[in-house]
Amino acid sequence: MEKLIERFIQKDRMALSKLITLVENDSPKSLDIMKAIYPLTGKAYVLGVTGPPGAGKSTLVDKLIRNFRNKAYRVGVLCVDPSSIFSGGAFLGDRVRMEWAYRDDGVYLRSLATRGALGGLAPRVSEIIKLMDAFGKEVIIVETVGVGQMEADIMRYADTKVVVSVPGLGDQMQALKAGILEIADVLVVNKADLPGARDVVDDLQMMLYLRKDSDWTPEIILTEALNDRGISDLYAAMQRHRTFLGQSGLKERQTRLQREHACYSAIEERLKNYLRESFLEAEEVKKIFMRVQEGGLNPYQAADEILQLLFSKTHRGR
Ligand SMILES: Nc1nc2c(ncn2[C@@H]2O[C@H](COP(=O)(O)OP(=O)(O)O)[C@@H](O)[C@H]2O)c(=O)[nH]1
Ligand SMILES: [Mg+2]
Repeated sequence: MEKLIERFIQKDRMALSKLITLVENDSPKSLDIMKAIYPLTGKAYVLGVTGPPGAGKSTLVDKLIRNFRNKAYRVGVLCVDPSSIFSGGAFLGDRVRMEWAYRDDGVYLRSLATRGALGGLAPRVSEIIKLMDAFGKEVIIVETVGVGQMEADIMRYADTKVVVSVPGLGDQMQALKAGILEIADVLVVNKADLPGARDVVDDLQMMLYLRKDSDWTPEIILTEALNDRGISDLYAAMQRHRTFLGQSGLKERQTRLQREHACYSAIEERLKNYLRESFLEAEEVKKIFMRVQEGGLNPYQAADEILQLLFSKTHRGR
């Protein structure tokens, strides 16, 4: 693993890919990887893009990457899209569209099959962002579908959260609005070439009046991603939000919370591994589990007993 991290530090993309795969699959090496690369993190600007399927997020992301590349930023893209598991088509479309980006050394594209769709677990987005950040990506774009709880959790890691809507969403719009209130920093109404775009803007404007007081009011930007229109407006809105984050001290507050959260979840992870690997193999614990299985022992009480065993063992080990 040291070799792999060495190659990573020397900007070997293959090493980045391998490390991401290890972390994505919850390898026992994950925490050691994170420990090693952490000192290199903390520089990237993270942009989250979410919205319903078909809204044009990937088209928009494609145009944004070009924009950032024109300004010579190194870009990482993480696409978290459960629909790409089921309909290979969408993902294939993205691949064809992004062909140019795969050939650009300054762009790193990664697609994550969310475990969310399968087991309700948020994938290791925060860790993967850190890996790209440590690798030297200055801008990291995370594309995710929809505005459910998992997506909101994922968007938490973004500095600027862009929510994309389009004309003609119908009932989906209500769900979207509920989600938007919580997370959006910039509201994009894409497919402005279609009828009804103005109505969506009015609708969103109304909704913003209802938003609880906050220091930042999301801007509403009309785009036609397909025709490359409105991208510079979006870019400018993102820049304004980024400046706001810095000047208001919000960025600093978020960073502090994220650091603590990283530590907390690392402890949880270590404890889980510890339980699974060593302790649960112990004979005395197996006996307790057996009694629980047979119905002779209250499972909740047994949990206490096992934890007591764990702690006394830990002390004896010192
Ligand atoms: N009319 C119109 N179609 C668009 C626009 N932007 C994207 N699309 C199309 O919408 C479809 C879905 O786009 P995609 O980027 O894959 O959406 P995603 O699922 O949100 O990532 C594709 O056929 C795009 O070509 C736009 O501004 N106007
Ligand atoms: Mg997409």
